Amino acid sequence: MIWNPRYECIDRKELEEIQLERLKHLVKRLYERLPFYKKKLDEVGVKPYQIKSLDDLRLLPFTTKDELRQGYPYGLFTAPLEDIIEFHISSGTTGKPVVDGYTRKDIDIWSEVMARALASAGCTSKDVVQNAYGYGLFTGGLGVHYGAQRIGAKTIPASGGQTRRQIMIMKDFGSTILTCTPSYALHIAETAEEMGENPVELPVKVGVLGAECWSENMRQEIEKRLGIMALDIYGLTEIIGPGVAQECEYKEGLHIYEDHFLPEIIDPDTLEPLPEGEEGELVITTLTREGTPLLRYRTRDITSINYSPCRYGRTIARISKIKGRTDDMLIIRGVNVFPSQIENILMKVEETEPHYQLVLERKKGLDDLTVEVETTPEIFFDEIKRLEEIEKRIAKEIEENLGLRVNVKLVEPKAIGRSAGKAKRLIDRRELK
Ligand code: DLL
Repeated sequence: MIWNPRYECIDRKELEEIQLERLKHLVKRLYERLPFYKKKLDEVGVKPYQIKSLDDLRLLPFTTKDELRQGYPYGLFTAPLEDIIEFHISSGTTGKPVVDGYTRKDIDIWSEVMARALASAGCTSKDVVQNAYGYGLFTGGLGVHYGAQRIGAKTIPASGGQTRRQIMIMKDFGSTILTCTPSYALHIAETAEEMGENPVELPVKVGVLGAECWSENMRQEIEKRLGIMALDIYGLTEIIGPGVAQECEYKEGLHIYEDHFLPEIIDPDTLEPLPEGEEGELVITTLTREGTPLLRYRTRDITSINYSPCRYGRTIARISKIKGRTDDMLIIRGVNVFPSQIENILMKVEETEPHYQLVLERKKGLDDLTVEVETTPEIFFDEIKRLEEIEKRIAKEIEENLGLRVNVKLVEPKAIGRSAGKAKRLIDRRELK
């Protein structure tokens, strides 16, 4: 279902006119109100009146996560504090966190884009949305909540965790849509099995899954295990939260809500814009945000963009499934690899379970990667020879596909920690001295 055909199926020329008007307004507002941006624009010698076409976007400076951190807590607020009605704060692993401040209009925009996202997954007012994204400072819980409420769906604010109770609620309330991270969806399936339930028979039909990287083969695994259609949702705290982009049932890319979020793909090294179809870093300018709008924000997420209309009739651009983050890319003995590429290979191995982690160590001055992946009890307690044979086969598969030599270690069921939110895939044990 298309929630807002006016904007999701808009003529591109009209969309570009709207985008340009919004961009001009944004640059003027930032220049006049925010010393941070005035300084940055002065540094590159651009005055707001010089923005005359969408191509002039290239004249504008980028914004980075470090700059947002330096501005903590209020340095990048453009609206007066008295107009702010909600904060979200990302849990950065290092340094100061990143804050997003929302005005009432920002919450309205968030509800709108999230309604579009959920409707793309087929959500109507008849649906029961079990929202197992964490409620709190993380944007997943409330973002999905606002969208489901806008549609008028029955929202269950389950939040993450208490997995057995999630399954009970799912059955008792007939939840038709599950929203959570892909790794948590798998954990729900596994817990249902432990409870003697057949996960495929649970009432959920669609999963709106995101907040972490997941490969195409992981999708197939989730769809098979839970008997659902698993769709990808993308977003980030800095921009608004979930609802920046969402797949429709054709699964041919995530529709990005371009009337609010102006996308570009750049080469992360040269910072030059890349043509349609080429893979690079996603950069987003928020066209309508009031609280904490951003110019050319470098997301660090790697994807490509496609401007052709989708089969369903949406004309807005689509980004491809996120391949990884520039800062998660591993460079091992000269080979660049994203964890999602390893995941894609692991998911095809019959003898393993979809739970893995990558352990990075430094041996004799060289980075050394061990892929730990769970196997079934039957295999784990089988002959060592069989385990070794499977480990060798997986390592060979990874080397043939990615040109990367890794150690593979099969571990027993449940050896790898489960998370109700984002899974921790990479354990970095290198001592950088
Ligand atoms: O993860 C917002 C969100 C909540 C998105 C619920 C989808 C569903 P942050 O915690 O700020 O916000 O993390 C943002 O997570 O830059 C990506 O690296 C990653 N990410 C988010 N969605 C996807 C996805 C939320 N669908 C960061 N695929 C982003 C891959 C994703 N990575």
